[in-house]
Amino acid sequence: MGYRVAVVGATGAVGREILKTLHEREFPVDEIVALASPRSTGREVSFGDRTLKVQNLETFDFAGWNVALFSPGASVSAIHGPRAAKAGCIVIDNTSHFRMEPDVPLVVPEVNPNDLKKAKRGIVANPNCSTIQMVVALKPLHDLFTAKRVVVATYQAVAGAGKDGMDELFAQTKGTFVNDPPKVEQFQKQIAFNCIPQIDRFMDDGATKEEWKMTVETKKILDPEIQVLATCVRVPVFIGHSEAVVVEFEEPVDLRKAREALREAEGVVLLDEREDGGYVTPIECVGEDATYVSRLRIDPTVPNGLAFWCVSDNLRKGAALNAVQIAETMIALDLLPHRN
Ligand code: 11C
Repeated sequence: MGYRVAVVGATGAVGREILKTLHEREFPVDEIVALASPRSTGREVSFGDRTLKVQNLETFDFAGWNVALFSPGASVSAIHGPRAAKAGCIVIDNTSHFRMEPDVPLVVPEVNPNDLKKAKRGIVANPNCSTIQMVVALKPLHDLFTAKRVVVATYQAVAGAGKDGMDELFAQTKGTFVNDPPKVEQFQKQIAFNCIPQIDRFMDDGATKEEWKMTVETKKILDPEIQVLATCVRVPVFIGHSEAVVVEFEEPVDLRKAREALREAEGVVLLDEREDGGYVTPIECVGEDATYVSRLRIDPTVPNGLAFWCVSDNLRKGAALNAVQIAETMIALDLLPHRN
């Protein structure tokens, strides 16, 4: 017996990726519905070789539906997530709205699957993409040596800002060759041929909200004792976030053991050849499920320091895949009831 599955925000970049991921991974679907705002009602989206007509989220009754994967805006999730949960449908929400609420687990299945047992409100939050790939890579190292401080610089793709962000990079890049002045709408400055050290709005302490998310989400998922300083930068890459991560551990770091642990870790591919091109770049991780770790080396400037580079497809492991894996893990843990 399969599940009745709703995909909310089905016309967005992440919503479409969720539909694709559910189909590719042969998620046990009995019935599927694509939902979006009234503006998108009637549009069509693909689910394998089927075409789904998008229905109106605002009037949709979640009673009898088992699980809803949400990726609309945070304000939409704030209204319709609790409404779906109240109707008995488990909500897996991709937005930032519920992440830091104490009774909502924030889950990366390779890292803290058992937190799913704490989903008493029927809502589970999917972390921010830049956090997900970092904690997947950190987990096996933390288990070995206990991370206490992380300094990370990110190089984040425009897909993080959705389809409009990707369109803006494309238009500005093309415009450069035909002498069209760049239109700046989605980002704070021109993104084509540039880097922008701001993702999301500024907080009172001078950090941006994206940087704050990496700090508080890592604590909630991995260990509340870990200190994280992040500098998040938007770069002119379409898909795939990259991160340069430097970690200080409690225990001395054994590089051989670190490599072994990363090789064996679920969700991680270690590709680190210490020669020209012997590392993974974002363009190579598009459409892939793994978090790729490269450039692993001792940081000799601090006691017990280790540095690495990691990349992952921010639409897949950073959003859609992680959400689908949460649903799969809930099935494995017997936490996704059939209520129809
Ligand atoms: C970006 N990380 O790259 C953001 C997108 O909290 O889920 C995802 C925002 C979030 O712009």
